[in-house]
Amino acid sequence: MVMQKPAQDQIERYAQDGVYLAEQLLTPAQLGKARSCYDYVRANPSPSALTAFAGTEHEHFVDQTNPESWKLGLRELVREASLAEYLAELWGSEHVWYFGEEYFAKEGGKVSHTPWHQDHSVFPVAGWHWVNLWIPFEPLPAHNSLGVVRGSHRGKLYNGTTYTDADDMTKPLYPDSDYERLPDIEADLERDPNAWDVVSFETRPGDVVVVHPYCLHGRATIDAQTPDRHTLVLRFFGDDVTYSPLPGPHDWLDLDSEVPGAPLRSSAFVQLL
Ligand SMILES: O=C(O)CCC(=O)C(=O)O
Repeated sequence: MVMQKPAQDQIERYAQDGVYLAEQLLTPAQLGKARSCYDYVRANPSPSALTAFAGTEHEHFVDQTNPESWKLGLRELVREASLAEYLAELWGSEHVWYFGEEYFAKEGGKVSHTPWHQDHSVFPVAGWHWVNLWIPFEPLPAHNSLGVVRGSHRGKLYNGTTYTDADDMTKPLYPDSDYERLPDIEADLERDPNAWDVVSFETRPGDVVVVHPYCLHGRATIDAQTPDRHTLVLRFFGDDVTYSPLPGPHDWLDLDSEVPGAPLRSSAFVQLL
């Protein structure tokens, strides 16, 4: 087993930008394992699977953590690719937990951008030791890949998006809260491609976009060049992560403690290190 470690410049880039490309982090066999789990979930969607923006040009498939996938192959993938050790090094964290995964499918060449958002608008958490490993199965040119606003993991937390209104992608998830409404990044970029400092990477199968989920991220549009895009996202956290309440409920999370500042613990999170 080859133990990969992030290079020093990647560690620094993650702290600075909140994103970098880990080229060929996964071997073909590891990617194959990820794909088997992905295909299992497409064939056996969980009760929380949904068609986002159904009936519109933005329509796409999204599913959440599936306990079967962990047993069927994700556990081996995480171990064989030494992902916990890799992330411990990336953050400087002694311990690493698996938070869960998400599955995205955009098919048919016409699905527009994923709404720009921060995952921390729906995860009631604080702390720096977080990551999304964004694993696309198709080769992607940069313009079909995930867009990330560089350094936005060090900025403010905006309101979430309802993820339901194709005509208003920034519609506030918490309308009665003090959280500032999400900026319309897509509209700003259409007016001026330099309006936001967005980074997107061209990827080959086996490459992983390593992104802090507090960063503003979205886009990953498909088109004639990339008619289908299938992505698995694995989420992990480390020592400094704590519970931090949000204005909405989070009944999907069964936490040991909901005292603000309590370490994030639940029997649902597998401790890897
Ligand atoms: O792949 C996508 O379209 C969105 C990914 C995303 O939002 C995430 O990984 O949190």
